[in-house]
Amino acid sequence: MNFTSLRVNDCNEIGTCDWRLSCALGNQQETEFISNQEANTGETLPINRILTQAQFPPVTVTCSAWEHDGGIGAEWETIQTGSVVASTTGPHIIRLSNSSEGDVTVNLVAELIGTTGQPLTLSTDDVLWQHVSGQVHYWPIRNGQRLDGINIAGPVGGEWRLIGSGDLNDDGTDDILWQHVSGQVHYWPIRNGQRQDGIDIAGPVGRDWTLVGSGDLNGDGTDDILWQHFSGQVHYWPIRNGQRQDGIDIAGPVGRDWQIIGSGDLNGDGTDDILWQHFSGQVHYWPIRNGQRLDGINIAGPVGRDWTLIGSGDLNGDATDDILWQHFSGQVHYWPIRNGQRQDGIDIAGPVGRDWRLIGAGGLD
Ligand SMILES: [Ca+2]
Ligand SMILES: [Ca+2]
Ligand SMILES: [Ca+2]
Ligand SMILES: [Ca+2]
Repeated sequence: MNFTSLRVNDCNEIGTCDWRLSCALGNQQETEFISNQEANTGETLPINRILTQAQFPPVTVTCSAWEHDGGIGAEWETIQTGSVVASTTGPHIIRLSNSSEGDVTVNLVAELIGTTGQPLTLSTDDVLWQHVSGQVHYWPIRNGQRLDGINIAGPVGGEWRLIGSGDLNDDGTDDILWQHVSGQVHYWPIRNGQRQDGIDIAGPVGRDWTLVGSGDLNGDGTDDILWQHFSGQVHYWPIRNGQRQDGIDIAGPVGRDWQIIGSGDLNGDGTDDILWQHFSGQVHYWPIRNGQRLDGINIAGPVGRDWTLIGSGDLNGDATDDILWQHFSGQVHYWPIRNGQRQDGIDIAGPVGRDWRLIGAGGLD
């Protein structure tokens, strides 16, 4: 469902109104599209955000609007919560009105985004490990909790560094990303948690570039490969069918007081964002759209050095990536993320010994 715009039919105040809008599909969590934007009677605020569900039709869309007038500290006043059941593709509207506070129309367009191949079911990411022996291993995760651990292929020699996982061949399962000491980037296509093959991507890359990981930065549904140059420049290779298309810079160079961690969709808009940690312990992300940085947003407050920020992945299956940590005791822990902000921290299983290295999270089965 493509949410295109919010039209203000009546601001019903002297002066201008500020608006807030949240919507959801079915019983999914709601997403805030407009947090505090000014618009007067007859004006339209663009939204241009997409929410998806596995089956269509029908799709039930529910939106809530709030308005405040006046300056700082003014109260949000509820306009209305309303729904529409869309049974056809094409435009639909939800009109929300309140005789004393205002009247708005949410414009949306229902689109079918896939009819064959894999169903668009939401899956939960799994937790990826490597043992000191070189063995790759993962914990299948269901509802944020660990199932039995599973080995992938046999031990791998120390000339290969396990980087992480991402869906590089666009078959809906994350693949395992490696870099050889020669600089060669390589991946294992994964199916049902097992290795299919081993495929090189482009040629070897010089040591002035650090391979960070993979995530879908241009929003085309295939994970791309994320790099940082020693100058601080962030860069990615758009990937199609497991092969490199190009190389694109994101924003300008970043100082060494920031460490790039990886990428994941932290604001739930379907494009992966770039996750950072400041040397103060502050977690931060860049919302990404069409491969470019929109902003920079802190998540919670600084975190002490007894916790290592590992990366992100969707561990509770709500379609937003969560933030994965390991405590120096070996305990694995995550922050469920909603709309780019932290919810309660949750432990996964018990502490793990130092002979295992926690790599990250990805959908491997
Ligand atoms: Ca794949
Ligand atoms: Ca992509
Ligand atoms: Ca995002
Ligand atoms: Ca999640």
